[in-house]
Amino acid sequence: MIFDRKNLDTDTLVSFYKKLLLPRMVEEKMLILLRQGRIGKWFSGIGQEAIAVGSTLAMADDEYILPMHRNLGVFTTRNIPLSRLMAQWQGKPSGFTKGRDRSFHFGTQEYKIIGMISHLGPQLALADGIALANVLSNHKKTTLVYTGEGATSEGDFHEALNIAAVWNLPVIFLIENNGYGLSTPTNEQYHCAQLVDRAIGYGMEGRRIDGNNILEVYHTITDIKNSIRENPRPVLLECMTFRMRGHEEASGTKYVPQNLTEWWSAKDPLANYEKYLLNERALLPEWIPLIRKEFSTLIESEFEKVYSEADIVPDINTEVEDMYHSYSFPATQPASTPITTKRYIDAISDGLRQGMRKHSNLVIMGQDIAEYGGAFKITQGFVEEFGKGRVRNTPICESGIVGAGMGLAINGYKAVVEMQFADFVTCGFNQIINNLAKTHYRWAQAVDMVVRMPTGAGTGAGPFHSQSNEAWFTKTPGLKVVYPAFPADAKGLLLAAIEDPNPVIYFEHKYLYRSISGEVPDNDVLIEIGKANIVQQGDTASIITFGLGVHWAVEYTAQHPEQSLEIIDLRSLLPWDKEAVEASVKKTGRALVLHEDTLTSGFGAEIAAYIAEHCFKYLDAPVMRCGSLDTAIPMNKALEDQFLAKARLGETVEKLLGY
Ligand SMILES: Cc1ncc(C[n+]2csc(CCOP(=O)(O)OP(=O)(O)O)c2C)c(N)n1
Repeated sequence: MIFDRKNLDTDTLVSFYKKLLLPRMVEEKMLILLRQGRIGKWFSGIGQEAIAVGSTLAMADDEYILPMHRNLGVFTTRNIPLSRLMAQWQGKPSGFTKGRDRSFHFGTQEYKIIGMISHLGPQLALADGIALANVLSNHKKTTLVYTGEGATSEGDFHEALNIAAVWNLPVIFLIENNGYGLSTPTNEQYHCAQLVDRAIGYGMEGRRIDGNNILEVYHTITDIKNSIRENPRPVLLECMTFRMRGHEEASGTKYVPQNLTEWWSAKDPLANYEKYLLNERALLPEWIPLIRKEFSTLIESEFEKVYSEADIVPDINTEVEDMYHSYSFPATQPASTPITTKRYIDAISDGLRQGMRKHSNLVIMGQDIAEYGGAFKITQGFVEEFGKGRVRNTPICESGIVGAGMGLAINGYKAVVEMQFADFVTCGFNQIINNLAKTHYRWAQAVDMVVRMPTGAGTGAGPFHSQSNEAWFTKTPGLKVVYPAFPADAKGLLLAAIEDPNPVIYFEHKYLYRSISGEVPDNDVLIEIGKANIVQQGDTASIITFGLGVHWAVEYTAQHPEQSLEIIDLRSLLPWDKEAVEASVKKTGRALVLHEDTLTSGFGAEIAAYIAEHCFKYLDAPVMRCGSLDTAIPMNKALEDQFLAKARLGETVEKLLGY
């Protein structure tokens, strides 16, 4: 292995040696503890340390790094106290996730490290968002994100690289090619000669280096950084290395040919660098045991400190509260004057525009939202007012864009991401469910984002442009879900969602866009998330509904005024207004839960269960549900009409009242 020190002085070379040695020694300790059953899982990075350490050394302390599961060297090189790392691994209170997640699954703003979630791939788009925030703020900073070669097969890899290339984002995408993804060798993982060739396809620069040579890693990253800070653009860097131990300690290495392991053993990054320093006389042999002694004493004492730390005492309130970033809705709102009659769609547009005016750090992203104005024209004129930096047309890649939104939020921005149709959220599902929703609980980072979801039926658009999918999200703690039915609510809830530092899934009904109008305050009055609205007073039964269901109920009751039905519009589904529902049902004694979503496991099931449990003695009839058929949603108008819950509303009300 040839080392080239370039301009590095001897002290620096020795300091690099120490940085390289420390994670190796920590790992050796971990392997002993693992065998003793004193810690859980461990993903070894032995033999790969030059990548984590060399690249971190090249990054400035205030530049974000997004490492993976074998990158202990990133954490030690950023000087995180070992006791905090060990507390994290043992699930102790002083760990970064308070026992809520394991190993390197945490982030820390203090050290500018954004750890992975278990799912491989999503971290790559977060790096895009972090880098975008740097570009928008004119900070000449680089973002470094890692992936294994196995995870380059995930779609998230493609999406993130493509976005970074199209947007010229200063991100270094570092592939740690260690030969195996669990047991799968590279020839079963990809078919190109080398992964760095993928850079050509994204129109970006690529480099391939010896990942076991710490100086080569350091100089390469330094070089790339110096270049992309002046001329922002992404670079793909493939670092060749080898996984010397099993995928994790329990899984062994039987599938790895012996000669391969031997070949790579000779290329050990620590032993080779040590040899080089000894040859250079930068390091004297007698220093090595002294350095090792210093580290082993440190490791022992840090470990004992944590081992004797008291365990976490479970507390339900703390756990539940920490799902969300605390936020107090403003106690008073401005008077809602003057008022203008607006269509539902214009109220959304109005709310979004006012949110953009109020928050100069708010960025909106979506397909065709810039000059074209969005598929439904909600963002028409936005580019002219706010510029292309904050109103961003995106490539067609929902996962990447939701991830980039989260990256923006991590780096001080707010993001509103538009799904062109709510149906397409399936392609961004992982980021929402696993990243947006769980991050605050895991390491107390607010994810200040809104995902706009043009939803619902009534336009004969068939199975993939008309679904009601709110129940996919209402069962995910960490998210908030709102679903306005009227123009004023559409505006007020959107502004409230933008204000709220938590991830909010904002459903907007496409059929209502141009079919209803209503009075909307011109100023930025917020509607509190979690508060229902009594649309119509009555005393024989409560119809509890939301979205288009509210309008079905209003239409039905207008035709049957003698029935004196009460209509509750939930407006928010997570959290939802239990008090308002309870009060109404206690008054009327009968409850009908109505929604556009299919019946089975629709959100109505939750409300019905709640009423049955909490209002049982007030009920004069069983709680009834009226939902759409348990089929996919069809296109043909007659089939769609038959599918929708509205077709069975009358008969369900009759059944309820006649019980
Ligand atoms: C989306 C997803 N699929 C599968 C897994 C299970 N898994 C964890 S690590 C791993 C292998 C990863 O290989 P690679 O990306 O090369 O990284 P390495 O472990 O070699 O460092 C697999 C399959 C996962 N964590 N996430």
